[in-house]
Amino acid sequence: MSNIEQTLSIIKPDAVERNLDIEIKEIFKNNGFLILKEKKIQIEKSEAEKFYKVHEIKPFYKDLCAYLSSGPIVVMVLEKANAVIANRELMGSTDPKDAKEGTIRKKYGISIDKNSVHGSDSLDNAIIEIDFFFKD
Ligand code: IDP
Ligand code: MG
Repeated sequence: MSNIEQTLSIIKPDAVERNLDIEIKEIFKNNGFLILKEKKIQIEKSEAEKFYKVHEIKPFYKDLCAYLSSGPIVVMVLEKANAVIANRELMGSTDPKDAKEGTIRKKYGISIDKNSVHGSDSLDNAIIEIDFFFKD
């Protein structure tokens, strides 16, 4: 049975600022992901607030939204078998200091907030997040 899924990936401002986007895209491709769509954009704080609405009650919500809208990001639709979980594994733990060797956050993450990449956490959220950035 084929389990081909699509998931949303974001290369966050800290990584784009350090010109790591090409290198990070290579990591996705080398791990069997197809990059179906991609665009480099900068979003408004109000859009970041919508995107991260699930975190509205968290103490770090305001900073998180300010950060995601602070500079250019690269948003991508990635496709692979079991893409959602595969991407989460390749990204590594939210806090780079807990991330496993070989993961993107271990390699490039600076801190829990500047952790270089976002990835959808479920298939349902992947559909919502892809639609958020790539609605035709
Ligand atoms: P995830 O990105 O690994 O899915 P989430 O818990 O969904 O992690 O949190 C979203 C983002 O919010 C994280 O990627 C990180 O940038 C930020 N974040 C999460 N927890 C904290 C925290 O305790 N302090 C500051 N920022 C945080
Ligand atoms: Mg999350």
